[in-house]
Amino acid sequence: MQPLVRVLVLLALLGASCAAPAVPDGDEEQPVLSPRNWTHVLPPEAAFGSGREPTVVLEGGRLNRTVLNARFNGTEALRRLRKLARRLNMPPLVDKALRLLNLQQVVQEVETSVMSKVSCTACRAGVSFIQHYIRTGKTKEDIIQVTKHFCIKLKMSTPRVCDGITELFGGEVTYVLQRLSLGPEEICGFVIGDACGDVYNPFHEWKVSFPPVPKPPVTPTPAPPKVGSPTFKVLHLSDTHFDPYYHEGSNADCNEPLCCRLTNGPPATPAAAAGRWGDYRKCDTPKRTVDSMLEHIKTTHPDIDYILWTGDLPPHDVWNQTRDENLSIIKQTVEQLSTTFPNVPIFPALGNHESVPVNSYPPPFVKKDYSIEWLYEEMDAQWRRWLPPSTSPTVRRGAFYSVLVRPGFRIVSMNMNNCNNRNWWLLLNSTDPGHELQWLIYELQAAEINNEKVHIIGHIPPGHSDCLKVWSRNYYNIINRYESTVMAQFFGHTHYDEFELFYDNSDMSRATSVAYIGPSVTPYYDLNPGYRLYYVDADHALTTRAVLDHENWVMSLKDANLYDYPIWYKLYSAKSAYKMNSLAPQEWATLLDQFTSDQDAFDLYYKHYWKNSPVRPNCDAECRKRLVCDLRCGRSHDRRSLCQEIESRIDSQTGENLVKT
Ligand SMILES: *[C@@H]1O[C@H](CO)[C@@H](O)[C@H](O)[C@H]1NC(C)=O
Ligand SMILES: *[C@@H]1O[C@H](CO)[C@@H](O)[C@H](O)[C@H]1NC(C)=O
Ligand SMILES: *[C@@H]1O[C@H](CO)[C@@H](O)[C@H](O)[C@H]1NC(C)=O
Ligand SMILES: *[C@@H]1O[C@H](CO)[C@@H](O)[C@H](O)[C@H]1NC(C)=O
Ligand SMILES: *[C@@H]1O[C@H](CO)[C@@H](O)[C@H](O)[C@H]1NC(C)=O
Ligand SMILES: CC(=O)N[C@H]1CO[C@H](CO)[C@@H](O)[C@@H]1O
Repeated sequence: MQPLVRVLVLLALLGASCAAPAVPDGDEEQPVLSPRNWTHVLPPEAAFGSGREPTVVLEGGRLNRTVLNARFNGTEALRRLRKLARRLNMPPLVDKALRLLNLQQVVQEVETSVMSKVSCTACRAGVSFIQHYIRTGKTKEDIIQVTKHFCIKLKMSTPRVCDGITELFGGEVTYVLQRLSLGPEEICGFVIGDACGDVYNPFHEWKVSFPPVPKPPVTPTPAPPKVGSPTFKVLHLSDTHFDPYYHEGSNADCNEPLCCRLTNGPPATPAAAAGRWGDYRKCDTPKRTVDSMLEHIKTTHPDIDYILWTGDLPPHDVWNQTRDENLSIIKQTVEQLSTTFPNVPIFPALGNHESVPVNSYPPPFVKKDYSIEWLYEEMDAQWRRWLPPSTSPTVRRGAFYSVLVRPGFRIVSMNMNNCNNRNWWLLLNSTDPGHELQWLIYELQAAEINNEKVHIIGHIPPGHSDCLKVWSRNYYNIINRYESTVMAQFFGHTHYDEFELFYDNSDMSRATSVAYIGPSVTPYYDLNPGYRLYYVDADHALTTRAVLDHENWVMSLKDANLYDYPIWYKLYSAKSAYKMNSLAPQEWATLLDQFTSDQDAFDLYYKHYWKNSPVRPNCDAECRKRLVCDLRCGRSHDRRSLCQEIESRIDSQTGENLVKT
């Protein structure tokens, strides 16, 4: 029966896709991880805190939002913008949009990815502007000039940032808009999602196809493995954002997307000086902090079996990047990781900051000058030191791959830029870029047939608002279909310590999968640097390949700068801190429910979310609703159906509190 099923799968998929399977039928795939002879000590179940938590003394060094907001005068900027629009004879839609605009809020929303109607209005105005120019026959250079002019006049940022941004992005954005027949409503609905209303856009509706193999019955969650069963100890590193130009004592309080560099000039006051080990303001990771972390990991955890590395290596100087510079940062980081952890397999995933300009990942149909080959070929060359040659075709084509880690256990790495809604190339055609999802179905179907369990890794979490609605919906359906094969998912991108849950498509009371979101190494911004360790059920007869526990380690940036000594310590382990029986999806769902009613439980989560940063802001009821809702959203831009119930639960809870007090 099995060969027949396999042929059916192949036929079904070949009809739908031209993405080739990683390994042709018949070839024996060799696992990349050799068996180890060590046993790991899992975190204690009940007692908490083996590491020392340094005492926290707080003053200075934080991002002062009041000052930041005052620096950019939204009212004034808007007045100038409308004047300019009238002078340039813009269509009435533009002026109407502008009247409704709060630019200050837009700047903040773009930065935090928490979008509202306001950003939607700004997007529509901007698109109308550029489309108006294109229609009147202006060249790419004209458009870049006028956009730069706007940016500087409106004091959106410093002149050199305006200059860099428009030069870097202008060409590609104009290229895409020139070839597009959609209006501002559709374009902004696509880029911003839910906050721009549910604009019907048939051009961007698509569905991947599943093979005619029925979903196997879901078996009850197996009991956790016996104490002492073999485990893998897995290091998760994400979002290093290493800045080679970080400079201690430079200005940390600048008006640009990235500070703490010599080019930011001297600090105005001693409190504005960049710290030695990093800074809570808009600054990335200095070399000494990356070095200190890797050294600490190497000595504290000599028994790591493999490493998940979920992307975003370059710093946030997005206005001043070159391909050469970025490739050089990728090469340096790869070199450093492989010398620090020789003989440890590393499984990388591609971030949204690896390309130049940031977020620009043209699908395979974009050829010549704008093709992404320059990056994917280098990734293939770099990643090859850890990955087998069988991964090369898909890495070169789309920066994704599938690899057998141990017999019966596979890791699939996704290029999540194919769902990145700031990847403007997708406006041209968002249909399963690079056939990645169709390929994923093939891999998961083959795994199901071969009795393999799979872990999926990637950069942008599939339920995040930065992930395209249509892509995310397809992905969610795939996880739902293969819930018995995909045992866990691992992402980064947000810089916070959080997770996303997937539920049965027809029963929101049954959680089917967890996407873990690992904390960032960079403190950008208001954060402590951190990393995570997972313990995974390893090789034995009854293995589930489930995640059994995870441990989170951080460094108090404040104390490191105060005492000029970095201390990395274990902040918490999941099972013990949250009093969970296991890390099964349903256990996380129960915990999430607890966050809606139990303030202490939520506060503990919130402290971990910020990696115990002493400068974390307070979280009011709205903030709590947003964060708990994030946890429930494995599918993006669908909060109405996924969150309404818990939102009203939190509302009634806070209402009750009001009545009580
Ligand atoms: C594991 O094997 C290495 C040699 O391959 C040996 O030096 C080491 O002592 C062994 N460790 C254990 C815990 O058996
Ligand atoms: C931010 O700066 C303003 C003006 O200098 C000051 O009044 C305020 O206390 C500062 N806020 C914080 C949290 O430091
Ligand atoms: C912003 O500009 C408006 C109009 O030009 C002015 O009235 C207002 O005082 C300014 N606000 C700040 C905080 O500087
Ligand atoms: C851009 O980066 C270069 C270093 O590669 C630096 O010399 C230059 O000052 C930077 N420009 C800006 C505007 O930050
Ligand atoms: C978009 O791409 C898909 C698959 O690559 C293709 O089938 C479809 O025709 C394309 N759509 C348009 C409008 O070009
Ligand atoms: C900062 C940095 O690493 N710059 C590098 C950019 O790329 C060129 C060419 O690869 C190198 O020569 C620079 O050192």
